[in-house]
Amino acid sequence: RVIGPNDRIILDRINTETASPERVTACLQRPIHTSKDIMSLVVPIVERVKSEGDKALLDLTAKFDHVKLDSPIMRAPFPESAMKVTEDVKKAIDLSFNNVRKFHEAQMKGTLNVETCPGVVCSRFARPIERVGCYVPGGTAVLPSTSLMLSVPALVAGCKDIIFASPPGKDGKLTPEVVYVAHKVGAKCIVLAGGAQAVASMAYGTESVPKCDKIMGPGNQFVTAAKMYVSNDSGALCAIDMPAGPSEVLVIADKYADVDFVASDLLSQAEHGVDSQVLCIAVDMSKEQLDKLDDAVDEQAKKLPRVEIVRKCIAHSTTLQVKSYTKALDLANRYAPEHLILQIKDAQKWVDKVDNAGSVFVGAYSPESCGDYSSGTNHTLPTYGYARMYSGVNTATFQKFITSQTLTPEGLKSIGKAVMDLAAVEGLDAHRNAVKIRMQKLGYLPRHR
Ligand code: HSO
Ligand code: ZN
Repeated sequence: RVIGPNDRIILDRINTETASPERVTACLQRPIHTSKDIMSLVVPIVERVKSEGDKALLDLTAKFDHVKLDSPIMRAPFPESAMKVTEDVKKAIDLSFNNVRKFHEAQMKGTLNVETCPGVVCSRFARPIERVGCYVPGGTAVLPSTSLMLSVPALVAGCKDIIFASPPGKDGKLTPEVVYVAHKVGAKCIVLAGGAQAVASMAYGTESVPKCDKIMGPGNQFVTAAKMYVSNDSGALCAIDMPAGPSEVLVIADKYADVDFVASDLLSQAEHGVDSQVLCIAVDMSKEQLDKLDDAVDEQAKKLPRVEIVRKCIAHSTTLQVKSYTKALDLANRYAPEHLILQIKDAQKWVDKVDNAGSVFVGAYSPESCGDYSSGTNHTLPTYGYARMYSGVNTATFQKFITSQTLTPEGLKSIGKAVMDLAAVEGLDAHRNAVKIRMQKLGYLPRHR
């Protein structure tokens, strides 16, 4: 579908009661990304940065970002002149920073101690990942909020070195808000690069970029492909947060919903990019109400500065009419959206029925925008249906969990025979012996056996 400049900007509408199951399934399908061609472009870039370091990074930034830099990084302490932000923006960042910190601090897990058998104590404790890379995309919109969502949990987790990477503008400068956030979290340096080259520099390290243990953050297809590639290269020894795709929202609305609110939420997702995924599920709404929703979308969309992007996105967006709340939740769980917005009566009651979603926005006064910036939840969330098995970025993303065990002689006695018997089944006699030798010295087993 193409929405022309003189057409109404409205979602396609299908009634799931009368449409074929295939048609409904097609609406819930994401477009297939052929990552093979992307990989063939990305791999040479990554390999070049891996072997040539800073020189490659500077060349690639000149090529893709059209700016010749003297150094690919800016080290802390960052100059005041690079983080000049208005008083209002500073206050906004500070408020968001505090809420994100509060919510992520509450996610810190204490040490776990469990006595599984008498004298056998198993423990689990968290340790921060030492050096983390936070990728802050450039692209059609600069996203300082993403720098908050990645670096504040890193700070909370206690990561020793926080490294930022973000593409510079044509003037060679970084977005001042991003530098201000880097300063607030105590980042060590900012890599002035974007795309696959930025990912490669943090994965392998260069003369000036410190090698990172894990790279987080969203990005375009090139960034995602580079993250996948380096995380598969055992030579890099570098983890990533999750595969990322275009941003998504699914709004469930009913006849009690304010159509202006619903329209505003659909559009705030649509303005992210032409490939954004926007779905609306309308529960038992009349034709008049649905027409009003269309009017609201059209009217609000036409006033947006990013209307061109919105028009292209809405051209592949759909409203699915359903009869019941249960059906709506079923479809939402099948789709597993990055963001799920519930603008329905007793919205909180339905949260129990949500099985697959990145983050849920409950009720009329909880727009996605609040989670995108300031409420405290993280906005780096699984897309493309990965919400079925991945969580969004959270404090644990920046930690690993170490287990330990302590056995007393009594503990060894309580599980020793089981260990020896299982070792025998596996034919691993040295394993069996490590227990036997102790049991014998303790007098739990005769010495000659
Ligand atoms: N909705 C985006 C995050 C974002 N929105 C950043 C505005 N700025 C993905 O969750
Ligand atoms: Zn957003």
